[in-house]
Amino acid sequence: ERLSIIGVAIDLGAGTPGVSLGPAAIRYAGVTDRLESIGYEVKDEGDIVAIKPENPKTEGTNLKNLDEVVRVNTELCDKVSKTMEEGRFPLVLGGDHSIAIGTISGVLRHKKNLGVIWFDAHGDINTDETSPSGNIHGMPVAVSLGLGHEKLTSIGGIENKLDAKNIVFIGSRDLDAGERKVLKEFGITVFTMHEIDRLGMPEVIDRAIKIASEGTDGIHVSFDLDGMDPIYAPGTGTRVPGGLTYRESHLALEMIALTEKVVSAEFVEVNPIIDNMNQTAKSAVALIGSLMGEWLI
Ligand code: DIR
Ligand code: MN
Ligand code: MN
Ligand code: MN
Repeated sequence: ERLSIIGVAIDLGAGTPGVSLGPAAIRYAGVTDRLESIGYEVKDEGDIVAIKPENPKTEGTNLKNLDEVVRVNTELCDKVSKTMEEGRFPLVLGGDHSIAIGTISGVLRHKKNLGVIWFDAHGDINTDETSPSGNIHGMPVAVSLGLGHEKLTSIGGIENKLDAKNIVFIGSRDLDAGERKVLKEFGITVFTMHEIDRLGMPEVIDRAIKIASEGTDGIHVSFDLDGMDPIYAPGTGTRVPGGLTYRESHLALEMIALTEKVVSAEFVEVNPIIDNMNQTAKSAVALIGSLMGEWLI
């Protein structure tokens, strides 16, 4: 199978700098060799690079670095779409989670009904009205549903959006008040750490796969490394204790791989500056191996 690595060197959507070095850290951890060793024909498309603006403010909004986040995601949307046109699997490396806006809008050009499995400690479903921080990495799910600032929701075209019934969250443990309201209102399924503890990951993932695949043309996996426990992913900007264990996260991705319905994936929020010997990028590469079927005999 043919696969393209698309790096997105951006941290302008996050509250702290450093995740713009994520793609370099994940490459250093050997992502290309790892994928080639299991038979993928890998093309590294290089990085889309964000440029820090002199003034992070845009008139009339509290959103930080809005214009540059929009520019980068528009470029990413086109890149992902072109990659899929060429019959290649897009593997996007972040960068902060705002890049899911570009990735998902690009994939939606080819898969009209897209299911999404979202691994994250957070909900990432804030809008400019609910966000406590103004950081756009806390908003990509809202934007992909068509909610939020018009400059964000129009990336890749306003008609192409996700359906709330095909989105599922795994590993949530730090949801804002405004996010809880939207999640309820839209009836989105959330498997918090509580459900994972009670039901076990095999049951949770069975249910998640159903939600993301019923009536869809494929599944997008969006993996924020802060979904994992900080023991395995210390190099990320917003660490939250009590996350997914090593085996829980790997088992989840292995079970998703078995469906053969995954059409695209992204691994985000790796920050090598605050890491310990590139541990978080190494975790990301191992997770990528599981999602791409490395464990299959
Ligand atoms: C918080 C943090 N919910 C916000 N979000 C993070 O700023 O919207 N997402 N860290 O990954
Ligand atoms: Mn997160
Ligand atoms: Mn984040
Ligand atoms: Mn996130």
